[in-house]
Amino acid sequence: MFIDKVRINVRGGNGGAGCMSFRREAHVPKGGPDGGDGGHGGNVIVQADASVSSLIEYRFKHHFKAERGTHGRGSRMHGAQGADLVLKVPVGTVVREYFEEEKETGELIADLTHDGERVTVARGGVGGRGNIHFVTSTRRAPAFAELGEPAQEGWIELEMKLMADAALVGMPSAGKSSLIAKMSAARPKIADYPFTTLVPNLGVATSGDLSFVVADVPGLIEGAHEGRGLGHEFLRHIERTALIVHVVDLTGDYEGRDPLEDYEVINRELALYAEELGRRPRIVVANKIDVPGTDEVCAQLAERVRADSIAAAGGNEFAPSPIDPKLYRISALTGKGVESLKAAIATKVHELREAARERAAAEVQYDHIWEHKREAREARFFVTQEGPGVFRVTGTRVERMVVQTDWENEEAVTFLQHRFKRLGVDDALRKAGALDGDEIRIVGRSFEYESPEGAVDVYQELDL
Ligand SMILES: Nc1nc2c(ncn2[C@@H]2O[C@H](COP(=O)(O)OP(=O)(O)OP(=O)(O)O)[C@@H](O)[C@H]2O)c(=O)[nH]1
Ligand SMILES: [Mg+2]
Repeated sequence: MFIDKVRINVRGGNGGAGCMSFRREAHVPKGGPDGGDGGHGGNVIVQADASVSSLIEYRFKHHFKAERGTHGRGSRMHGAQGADLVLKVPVGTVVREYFEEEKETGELIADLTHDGERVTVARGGVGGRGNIHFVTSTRRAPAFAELGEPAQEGWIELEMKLMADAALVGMPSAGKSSLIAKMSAARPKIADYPFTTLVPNLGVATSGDLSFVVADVPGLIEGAHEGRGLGHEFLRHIERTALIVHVVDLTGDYEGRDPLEDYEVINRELALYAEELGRRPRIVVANKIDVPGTDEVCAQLAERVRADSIAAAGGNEFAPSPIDPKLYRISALTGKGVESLKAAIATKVHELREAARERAAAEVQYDHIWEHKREAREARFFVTQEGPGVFRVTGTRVERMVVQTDWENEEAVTFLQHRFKRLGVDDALRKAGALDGDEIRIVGRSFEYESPEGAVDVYQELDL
C-alpha cells in the first residue's frame, strides 16, 4: 500500500578523547602542554532523495551508526572527525521520535517533502579537549584532558506517505479512474458501480516538458469526514497533495443526483475534514460532456465555480484565487478536453512546487527547531532523593559531563566540580535538602556533598 513505516535505531559517532601530553624536546627540560583535541563523531542524517522510492532498505536492517572521532595526540595533533552517515529516504517521509521501551511515537522531527531536505537525527559526540585548553594563570601544567563526548542515540520512526502532486476527488463513479487512465499510464479498474476504486492509484502524467504525479482517490460521499464510505482514510492522503482536482459527474451518475449538489457536498466534506483542505488550490472538472443533455447543468456549474473563485479571492474578481475560475469540460471516455486539462494541472503544480520550495528554504529549518527542543530537554536536570541522605541527579547533559571525565585524574574531577557549580547543580541539591556529607549519585558515580563553597570529593565508584 502507500503507507510504509519503519522504526530504526540511530547512533552518532562518539567523540574522540582529548590528549594529555607535554612537549618533549632535547633542550627543553619541561615543555608546556601540547595534547590535541579528539575529533568529533559523525552525525546520522536523514535526507529525502527523489531517486529513492521506498523504505525497503530499513525493513531488515535496524541499527545505523556514524563513524567515531579519533583521539587527539601529542604535538597538538587533533583527532580526525568521524564521517556522517546519511540515510536516504523517499520524498514524503515523516520522521518522528520513537520510544522503543514504551512502544510510543514521540514528537515530529521533520516532514521531508522536498528532494534534498535533511535533518540530523543523532548528533555525534564532540571531541574531548586536549590539555592545552586547560591552562590558566594558576594551572600552568594541566595534567588532564577531556574524554570524548558520547554520541546521541535513539529510535526514530520513518513513515512514507503518498506524495501526489494532484489528487482526483469526487463522488463515486464520477469518472476519476477513467480520467487517470486517460492522463497517464495507470490502468485502474473502471466500472459502472460505486466504490470501484478501493485504494488510491498513482500515475505520472506529462504535458509538454512538465510532468506530475496524479492520484485517483476512492470516491467520497456525504459524511466521509466522519468515516462514512471509504473516503476518510484517503482524505489523509489528499492532505499532502498540492492541488485538488475536483471531478464532477454531469450526469449525476444517471441516478438523478444533482451535479451542483454533488459539487457542494464534496467541497463541504473537504472543509469539514480539515479547514485548510477547503482552501487548498483547486481545479474543477466537469466530466461526461459526451452525454447528451448535460449542457445546461454544465453552464450552471461553470457559473458556480466562477462565483466560488471570486469568493475565495475575498470578493475581488481580479485577485489571485486558490480556485481556478475556469471550469474544465471534458469527457474521460472520448478524451475530449483532457489535454488542456492536463496542461492546466501541470502548470499549476509547477507553480505550487516552486512556491513550496521557496517556503521551505525560507522557513522550514527542522534541524534548528529539533536541535533547540532537544537541547532544552538535555540541559534540564533533576534531583531526587533515593533514601535518607542519598540524592540522585539525572539529566542528559550532567550525566554526559560525568562520563566525559577521567576519574583517575584529580584535576579533571576538580574541573567537573566547577562546571557543576556553574550549571547550578550544587544549588539545586541544597534546595532539595542535601546536607554536608550526604551521598550524591550521578550515573555510576557517587560523591560526598559539601555545601557549595567547599569542594565535592569523590570517594568511591558505585557498582551499579
Ligand atoms: N459517458 C461517459 N461515461 C464515463 C465517462 N467517464 C467515466 N464514465 C463511466 O462512468 C463509470 C464510472 O467510471 P470510473 O472511472 O470507474 O469512476 P470513478 O470515479 O473512478 O468511480 P469510483 O472508483 O467508484 O469512485 C464507468 O462506467 C465509466 O465508463 C465519460 O466521460 N463519459
Ligand atoms: Mg475509480
